Amino acid sequence: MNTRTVATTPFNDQKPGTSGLRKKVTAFQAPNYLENFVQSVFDTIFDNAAAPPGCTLVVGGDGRYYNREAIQVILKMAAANGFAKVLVGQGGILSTPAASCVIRKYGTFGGLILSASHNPGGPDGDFGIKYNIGAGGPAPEKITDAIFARSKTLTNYRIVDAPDVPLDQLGSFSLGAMRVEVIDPVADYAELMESLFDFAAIRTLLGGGFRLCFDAMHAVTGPYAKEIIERRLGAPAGAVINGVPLPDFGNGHPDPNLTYAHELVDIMYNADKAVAPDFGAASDGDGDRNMILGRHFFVNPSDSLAIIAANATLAPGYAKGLAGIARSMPTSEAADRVARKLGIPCYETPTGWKFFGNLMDAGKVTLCGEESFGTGSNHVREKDGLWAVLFWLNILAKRRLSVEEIVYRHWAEFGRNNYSRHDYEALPSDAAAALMAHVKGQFGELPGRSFGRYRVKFCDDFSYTDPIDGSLATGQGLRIGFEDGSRIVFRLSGTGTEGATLRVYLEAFEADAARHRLDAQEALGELIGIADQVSQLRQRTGRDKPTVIT
Ligand code: VG1
Ligand code: CO
Repeated sequence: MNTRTVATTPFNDQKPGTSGLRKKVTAFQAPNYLENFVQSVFDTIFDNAAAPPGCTLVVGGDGRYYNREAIQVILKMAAANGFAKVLVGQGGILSTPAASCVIRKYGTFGGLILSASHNPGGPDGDFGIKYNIGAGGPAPEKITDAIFARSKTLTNYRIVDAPDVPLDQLGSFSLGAMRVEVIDPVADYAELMESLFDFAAIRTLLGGGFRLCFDAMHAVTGPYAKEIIERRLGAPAGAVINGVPLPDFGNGHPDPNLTYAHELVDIMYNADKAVAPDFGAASDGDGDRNMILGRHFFVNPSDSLAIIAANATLAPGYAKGLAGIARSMPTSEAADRVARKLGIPCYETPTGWKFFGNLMDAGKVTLCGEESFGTGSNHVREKDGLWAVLFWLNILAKRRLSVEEIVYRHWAEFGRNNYSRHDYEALPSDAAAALMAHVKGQFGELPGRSFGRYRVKFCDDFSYTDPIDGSLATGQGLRIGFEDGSRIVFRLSGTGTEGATLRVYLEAFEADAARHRLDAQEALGELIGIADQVSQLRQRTGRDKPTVIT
């Protein structure tokens, strides 16, 4: 088989963001764009040499437009770069958590995951690629920085000339000296889930009139949810909706929140309350996010993390308790309260799952979570949408209370951290940067200043020193903390592909149970006003409301 070394010129924009490199599909279709990035990854992990003997790579994606084409290129490049074997999901499919599961289970060198997660797909949508290390998690910044550096000096890439591998057929194929194994994308993952949760108890729950709806949003979790929720747990056919992954996600935005998962929201909030199912959930493009709903009830992801932590021992995989919890900085402190009560540590990391890996590898934490509908544990090294759904079902099967009642009782015991995130999408980048600079420019004068009942205690630009390897991450979000523990955080997204997305995170603690049922927007009303005042948000962006409110 002929291996070609192809001359190329570097691109200057291949810097991985919060979770891999994400660009418009059209950018990835530009000649050599994908090839350059993949070669930069291989050069970085093998220090500009070929793969050492026996190396296996895992490859799969969320099925979005360009997934199959990209996989063929990656397979041919892996063969040219000395990999002995590639495990690829049938049809090119592997959810992000399933890819992490496969990397760990088979002890592979690492994996390439093709996804732009919750971003829309299709020819005019987004595409993405991410390298995960042998532990199964996203490469840490040290590696992504090195990949970016390499991409700026790259002069050629290596690829074999070969026919395409039949991705739809399970089995083993050769590509030059390399083997390609097309594997069932669901089997290993489903087996892992069955080892963690009480499937018998959930089956009993579902057999007893409890009704659920899972919205796969035409994205990757469809086949996983059908196998696990319908086949193994016995939910009636049709409990999983939008369960076939489509290259354009049915023209939708596979982001499980109250705005984009409106089909599920309409089902769960059916005007006739008796018609609405007991439990609703949705996942995102690549299957690592989750949204949990009860009948006419939304569970904030920060609360979901805390509730899973407080009830963890109800699931067999966590019966021995938790080593610790980690949450990203903007995530509410609800989990911290649970950790305190359990007498376990709670770590605060920057946004992005890559910062949890070291803590899990070192055995310091069992559960991790982000306010952005991301929850997971040390069973893999990615957040895991379906895992969170199964955890909730396990809790519901054991406690036999409604979703709403579980949340209310949690607040009654721990107090409520009122929480909301306001996203302003597709802002002009310079206006967003100027707004951030304006906020930061006031850091000297804000402490001690009062806004109504809130008095500023501190301001900073969040930075994090990894307790395991000592690496430092700076510029991770502007925090304004108030004396009563409330806070406002301003942060620019690292996953968007259009202009800038500004995220404003708002949190205030409420101990008084009589006020726990207030709508979060109402409870946070004053803080929302302060955020606007400090940032001149309306004036600077011309927006009078957020694109998405969570
Ligand atoms: C967003 C979320 C972050 C999450 C990241 C990847 O990043 O805020 O919590 O880890 O997406 O999730 P950003 O930089 O846009 O705020 V996913 O499901 O895209 O892999
Ligand atoms: Co995702």
